[in-house]
Amino acid sequence: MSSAEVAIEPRIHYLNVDYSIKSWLLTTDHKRIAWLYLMSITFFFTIGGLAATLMRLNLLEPQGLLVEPETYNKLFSIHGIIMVFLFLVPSIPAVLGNFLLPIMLGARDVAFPRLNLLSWYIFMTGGSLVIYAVIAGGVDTGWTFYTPLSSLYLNTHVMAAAGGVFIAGFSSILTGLNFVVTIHKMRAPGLTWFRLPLFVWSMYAASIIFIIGTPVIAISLALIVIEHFFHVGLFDPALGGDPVLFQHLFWFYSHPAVYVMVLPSMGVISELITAFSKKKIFGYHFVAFSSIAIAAIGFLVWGHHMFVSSQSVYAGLVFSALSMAVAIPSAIKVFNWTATLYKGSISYEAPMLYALGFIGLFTIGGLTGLYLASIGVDQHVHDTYFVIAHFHYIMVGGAVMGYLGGIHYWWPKMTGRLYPDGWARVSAIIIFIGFNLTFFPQFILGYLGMPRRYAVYPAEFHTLNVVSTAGASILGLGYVIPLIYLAWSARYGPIAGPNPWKATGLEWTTTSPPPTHNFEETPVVTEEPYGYDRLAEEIQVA
Ligand code: HEM
Ligand SMILES: [Cu+2]
Repeated sequence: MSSAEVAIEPRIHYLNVDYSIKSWLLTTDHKRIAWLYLMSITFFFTIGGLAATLMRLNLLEPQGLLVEPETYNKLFSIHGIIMVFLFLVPSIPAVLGNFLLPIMLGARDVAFPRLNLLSWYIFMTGGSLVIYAVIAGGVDTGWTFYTPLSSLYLNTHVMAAAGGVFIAGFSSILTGLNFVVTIHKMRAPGLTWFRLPLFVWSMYAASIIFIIGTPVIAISLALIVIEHFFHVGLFDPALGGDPVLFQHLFWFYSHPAVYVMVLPSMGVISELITAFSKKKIFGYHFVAFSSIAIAAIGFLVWGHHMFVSSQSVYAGLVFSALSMAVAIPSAIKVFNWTATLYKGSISYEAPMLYALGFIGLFTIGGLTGLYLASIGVDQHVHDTYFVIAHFHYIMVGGAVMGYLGGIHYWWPKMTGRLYPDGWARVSAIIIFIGFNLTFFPQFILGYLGMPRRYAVYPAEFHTLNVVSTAGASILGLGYVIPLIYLAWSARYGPIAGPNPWKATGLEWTTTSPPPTHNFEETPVVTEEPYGYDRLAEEIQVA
C-alpha cells in the first residue's frame, strides 16, 4: 500500500457522515448548505443560459431567426432576472462564502446555523416563484421592472416574478446578517481583523450591501405590487405618481448590487493571486479597505443610470464625478494584484488562469464604465449594445470568472478530490476566448448605434452579430466542460490531501473534506496572513 492510500483510510467527514436525503435537506452544517446553493444556482444558471442561447440564435439574422419580438422580450427579461437575482447575487457569498467563512475564521459554523438553512429555503421559494412566472407565460419588462410596464400597464406575469425576487431578497439579507455576526464574533484566538484573509474582508463588505441595499429593492418591488392592485398612484402620473421615482429606488439597490456581484469575486482573486505567485499580497491594508470603500461609494452613484431621464444637469454632474470616484478603490486592487505578481514565482494552474482572466476582463469592464459615467458619451451609447458589452465584461468577465476560479481552487477542499488539470486549463482558455468573441463586438455594435432589447436590427450590423453568436457557442462549450469533469471528479477524482496548492490560510490546515465541525481542535493564529515569504525561506533552508 502506498503512502497516498494510507492517508485515505476511511474516516468520517461532513460528506459521508450521513447519506440520507433528510440529512441534506435539514442540515445546519454550513458546508452542506453551500452544496444546496451550489446545486440550485447551477440549475438557475442553466435556465438563464438557455435563454441567452435562444437570444443569440435569434440575432443570427437581421429579421430574427427564431422568435417573435414578444417572445424575445420575455427571453431577455427572464435571462436578466435569473442571472442577476438567482445566480450572480447568491453565487460566491452563498456557495464559497458559506463553505469557507467559518473555516477561514477557525469556527465550527456560522453564528446562526438554522437561520442559514432557512435562508436557503427562502431563496428556493423565491426562485420557484420566478420559475413559475416563466412557465406561466413569462415576463416582458426586463430585469429592471421599470414602471409603468411593470405596474399599471403590465400584461405578463410580473407580479409572480417581482414577488419571487422580493422573497429571494430576504435570503440575501439574512445571509448578510449571519456573515457579519460570524466575522465579528467567531474568529479564532489570535485572528485579529488585519490577519483575516482578504476573502473574508470582501464578504464583510458584500454583507453590508446586502443588509443596507436589499430592503430597498424589496420595498420597491412591493410598491409595484401595491400600485398594481390598489391603484394608489405611486408611479403613475395620471394618479399623481412619478415613474422615475421607481428608477431611483431600483438603482439605489441595483447599482450597489453590482458590487455584491463583483466584490466577492475580487476577494477570491486576491486569494488566488497570492497563492499562485507564492508571494505575500502587496498592500494588504489597501486591498482590505478598498473593499469597504467600494461598498460605501457604491451607494452614491445610482444616478448614472438616469442621465437621460429627467435629472438636472447638476445632479448628473455629481453622479458622474462620484461614479468615477468608485474607479479609484477598484484600480487600487488591480495595482496591488499586479504588484503581487511582480517577481512572484507564478504557476499557471487553472484557478490562476481564471484570476488572470478576471484582471484583464474586469479592467476592460471598468474602463468602459468610465466612458458610461461621462455624461456626453452616455448620451450616445445609452441603451445600446455598448452597455450590454460593458456589464457582461463586469458580470461575466469579472464575477463569473472569479466564481469559477474560486470553485476550482477550493474544489479539492470541498470534495477531497482533484480534477483533471489539463481539461481545467483548456476550458479556462476556451471561456476566455469565447467570452471576448461574444462580447467585444458588442462594444462596436453599440458604438455604431445598435440598441439593446431589440429582436431585429438593420442589415449593416449582421457580421458583428454573427461573430458574437459564434463566440457565444464557444463560451457555452467552455461552461459545459467543467460541469462534466467536476461531476466526474467528485466521485472518481484522485485524492487531494489537505493542501494540494501548498497555500496558506486556516482552510488548508484541516483535512479535505473537513470534518463536520471543521477542526479537530480550535486553531490558534499566531502570524500574519499570506506568509509565503516565510515558506520560501523555509524551503531554501531545507
Ligand atoms: C453566457 C453567455 C451569455 C450570453 C450569450 C448573453 C447574452 C445576452 C443577450 C443577447 C442579452 C440581451 C441584450 C438585449 O437585448 O438588450 C443579455 C442581457 C443580459 N444579460 Fe446576458 N448573456 C450571457 C451571460 C450572462 C450572465 C452570466 C449574466 C449574469 C450573471 C448575464 C446578465 C445579463 C443581464 C442582467 C442582461 C440584461 C437583460 C435586460 O436587458 O433586461 N448574462 N445577455
Ligand atoms: Cu450603476
